[in-house]
Amino acid sequence: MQRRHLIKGAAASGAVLGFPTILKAQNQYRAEYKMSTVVPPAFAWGKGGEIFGNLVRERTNGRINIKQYPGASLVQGQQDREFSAMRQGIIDVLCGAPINWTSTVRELGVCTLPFLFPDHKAWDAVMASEVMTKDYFDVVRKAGAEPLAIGETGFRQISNSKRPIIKPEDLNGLKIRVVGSPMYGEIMSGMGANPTFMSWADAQPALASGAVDAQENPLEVFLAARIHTLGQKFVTKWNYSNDMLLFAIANPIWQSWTPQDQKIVREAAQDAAKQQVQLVRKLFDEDVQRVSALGVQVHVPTAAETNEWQIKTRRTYARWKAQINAPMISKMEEIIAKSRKA
Ligand code: X2X
Repeated sequence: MQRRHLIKGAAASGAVLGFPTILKAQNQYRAEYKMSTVVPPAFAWGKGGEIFGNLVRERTNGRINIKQYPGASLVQGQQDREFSAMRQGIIDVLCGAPINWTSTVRELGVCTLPFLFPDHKAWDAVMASEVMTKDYFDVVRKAGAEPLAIGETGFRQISNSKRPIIKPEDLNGLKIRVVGSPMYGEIMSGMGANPTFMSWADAQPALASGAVDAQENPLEVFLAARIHTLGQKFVTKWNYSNDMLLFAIANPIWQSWTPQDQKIVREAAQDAAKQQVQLVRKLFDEDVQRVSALGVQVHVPTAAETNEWQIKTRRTYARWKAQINAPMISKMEEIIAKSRKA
């Protein structure tokens, strides 16, 4: 009788003082939260992750310690496994390009359709819209992570070791490394190239040895990774695809944090994303000059040439639009069309 009383009493006083909830929340905080980035902080993308981790650590007085693992090392460099590893609890924090996660959740690839975004103005209009902050974020939530902020991986450009690429025929027979997205593979084969799927870790030795002739990446990546030293002599700045850089937290981790900490983390991600986008844009403005200065021949397509690329990829675009999420992509197209007129 007495014992039962004591237990009851303890529970009651705990509830009044709010101990159980506080203790529960504190117990669930870990010493370290693991963040995966494909590239390190020497790249704008990896820098975005670093800024995010630092802001969170500062603003939570070290309560939340996000540690960055570049080179997608938590998944042994296999960046296409990041999202499933996040679901398995191997990765807690994502700061990455959803293109790498499309084999896990195809819908995450909506931003990467060929020649979808004509410029940054259109890209910004879409990213600020509810198609992204509501519809797309809902997809991310259902897939297992809390989306916090949108950065930019950057417009992807093609480089190769053989010849200038001016028109679609110039791609004929080129062996090109693409990330593990079947859509990127189809874009390239649709233009006559011969795509092979490879992680970023494998791409560099493959370029160096000549096992592949070509690759596609933002020029800030080309510069930071010194891809010109791997025999890549020709670049075409054709802006064919520009993925977001998504900052997100695995659902169970997100739920283990107090609402106050969730707010701090979300704002930190948004501030980091803002800085990261500024960095990418600055590099984008300088890249033709900087890549040319390395002795690389850079071609910037005319509007007519871009139109030709677009026509050449139209069929792949339509096929993937239908497979990924046609209603969401139609909404994006409307926003882009409006931004063109504005
Ligand atoms: O592997 C690539 O090409 C990279 C770094 O751009 C991505 O992870 C999409």
